[in-house]
Amino acid sequence: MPAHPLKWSDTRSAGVGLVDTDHGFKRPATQRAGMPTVGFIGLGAMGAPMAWNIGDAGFDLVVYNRTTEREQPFAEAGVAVADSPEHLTGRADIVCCIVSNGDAVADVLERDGGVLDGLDEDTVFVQMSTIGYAETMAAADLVTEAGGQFVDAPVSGTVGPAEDGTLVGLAGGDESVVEAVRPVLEAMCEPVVHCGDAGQGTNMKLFINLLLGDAMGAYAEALVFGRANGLEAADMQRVVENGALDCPLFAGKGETIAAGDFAPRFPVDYQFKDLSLALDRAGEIGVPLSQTAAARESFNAARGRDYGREDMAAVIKPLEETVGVEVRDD
Ligand code: NA7
Repeated sequence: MPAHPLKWSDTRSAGVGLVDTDHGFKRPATQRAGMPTVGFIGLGAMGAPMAWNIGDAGFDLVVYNRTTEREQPFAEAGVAVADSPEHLTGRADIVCCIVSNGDAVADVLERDGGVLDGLDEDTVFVQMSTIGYAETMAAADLVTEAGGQFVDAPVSGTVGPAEDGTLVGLAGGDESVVEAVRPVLEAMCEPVVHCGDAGQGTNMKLFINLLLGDAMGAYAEALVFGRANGLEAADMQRVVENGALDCPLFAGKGETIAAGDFAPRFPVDYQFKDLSLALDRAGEIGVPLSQTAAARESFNAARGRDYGREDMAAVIKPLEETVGVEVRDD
């Protein structure tokens, strides 16, 4: 019996060859010599495609997800599946974790059978969820006090870049540790930016998502203002795309709003969380963020009307409903 038993049979040691899946994942029959084993915790909308990309890059992969249905496609492709974060950590050199929020990260680390129970001094825990700065530093302390090494590496980008391996990796930690995990991060990200010591990856993530949320909230207001003045959605979009404000955010969200497509690429709930985390951090260091506070409440209004699981572009809906217009193509 292996020291850390697997939930499903370990097809890797049974010598299974290349496995084709719906995801296009091809697992080499023999992993490349000297490559670390990567554990991946959290197979959600972002985590699953990120884990597939690690497998595609040739790393020996073992995965864990709280809800087992999300593990099934990996098991069917011959990927090792651990039955707890502890067992996953015991088999891995590098453990990547991308779960909902700070409470989920603490749970994954500290529960009975959690990551801390499986750590040894060579294990690097790579925290990739978007969580608060204080939560990041608490996780770093837990990992290092348990004898492991810590990197925070949240990612900028939504599900499309996660699938394409073109997320922007925002890494914080000792240079030598960041460099040790860089090949794994580069399987998911392009580029990987080393932002400084542990915690600075998180601060960079809050910086970019603050800007994202503020810009999305402002664009929603401008579109409703324009529509209430009788302007056509397509004309407003054309004007934006032919001036200094042209950017992928306005182009992409303008298009999906006009099409009435609010399928979640990055949900309102998570954008609200991230603006709240940025405001918490700003409060700690004495930076007034009045626009961000206003934007956070726009997302809060969308959550209040039950649009929390819809794409962040649904921040426009409460305003449309208040005014009695819709910014849609005719
Ligand atoms: P999703 O698609 O909402 O997935 C969330 C994942 O987090 C999913 O795998 C959850 O497992 C997992 N989760 C949540 N709570 C726990 C606990 N307590 N223990 C273990 N696992 C947990 O999120 P995304 O992939 O879009 O985003 C993840 C992060 O990146 C988030 O911080 C975003 O802001 C950015 P489940 O399947 O529900 O059992």
